[in-house]
Amino acid sequence: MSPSPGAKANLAEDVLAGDRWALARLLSQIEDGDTEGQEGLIALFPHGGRAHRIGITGPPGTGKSTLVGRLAQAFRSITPNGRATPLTVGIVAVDPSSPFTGGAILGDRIRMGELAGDPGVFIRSMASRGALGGLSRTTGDVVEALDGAGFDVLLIETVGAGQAEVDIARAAQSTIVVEAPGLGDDVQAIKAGILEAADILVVNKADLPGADSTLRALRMSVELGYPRMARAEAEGGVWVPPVLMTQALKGEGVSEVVDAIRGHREYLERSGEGTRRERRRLQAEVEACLREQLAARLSSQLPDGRLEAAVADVVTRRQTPRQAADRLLVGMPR
Ligand SMILES: Nc1nc2c(ncn2[C@@H]2O[C@H](COP(=O)(O)OP(=O)(O)OP(=O)(O)O)[C@@H](O)[C@H]2O)c(=O)[nH]1
Ligand SMILES: [Mg+2]
Repeated sequence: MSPSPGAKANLAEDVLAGDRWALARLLSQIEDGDTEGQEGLIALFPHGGRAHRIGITGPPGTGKSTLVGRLAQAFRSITPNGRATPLTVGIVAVDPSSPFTGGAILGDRIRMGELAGDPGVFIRSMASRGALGGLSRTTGDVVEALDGAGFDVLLIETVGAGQAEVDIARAAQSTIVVEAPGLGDDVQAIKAGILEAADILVVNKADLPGADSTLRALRMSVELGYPRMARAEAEGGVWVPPVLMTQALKGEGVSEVVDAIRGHREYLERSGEGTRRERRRLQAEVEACLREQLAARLSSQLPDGRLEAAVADVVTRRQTPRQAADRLLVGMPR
């Protein structure tokens, strides 16, 4: 049931009770940077930390959304032991370039019709709002809220392989990189950047020519990254990213991806790597918030023109950037 307007104090309670309208409203407040959004997040945070966060990234058009739709369907058909209801799924699609509505985020075949009527699936698309850096912070908060709201699985789709996408993907516990045949040079690009962040690699569009050679190229990169010796020496095992082939449009190969995702989660738990990653992630969050707040405090205390004057002195080489910072900080509370 939806609360009446003005009942915002109970928004987080309504979210916890499963009210999707309240959840959508809270996410908008978070995206808008409202203090209500942060208050809601504070209320939801203690309930979080249970969802399996799965990042899906890769070059444009490789079939990520189609795969996400298929994965959502697959998770919805899994009922864990000791439970009466299947896994619930939250989907966050981050697209900095093209603002789109919920209906457009999923691929051709799996439209809202198949997922939208399902109360166990919640879809949120995040259009571009300012810089990517800000987007990655907001996305983190949105994902945190969905985690607190109680979804079992969170699928987070980002496009591309830039630093911001990698950051967003790293906020996930399991990262899937989706490739497609015929992106020869892209395999190179991915090798340089995002491959290290990949826990599972997928070559989608298996029906297109060149799929086998893309698969081979990626398997070779993985081999190079994980030499046999390291595998043998590592204690508690090491996760070697599987390279899988799918045809997301038809749903082929999707169950293997689901198995790999669940296998990766087991590995994270068994090895303790999951706890270490979560700790690293949260530490980085705290540090980023600290930097942001300290910078805001500093600039609010600097007299008008001081910063510009200091920069001018750096530009004319009268002082180094470090000296400028030191001098700007003189007199600031320690
Ligand atoms: N041939 C073929 N086409 C596919 C397959 N999976 C998806 N597609 C098509 O590829 C196109 C892009 O699919 P999307 O799922 O939107 O890809 P995406 O990676 O999410 O795209 P962006 O979010 O724009 O980067 C659509 O026309 C899909 O129908 C597949 O297995 N085979
Ligand atoms: Mg997409």
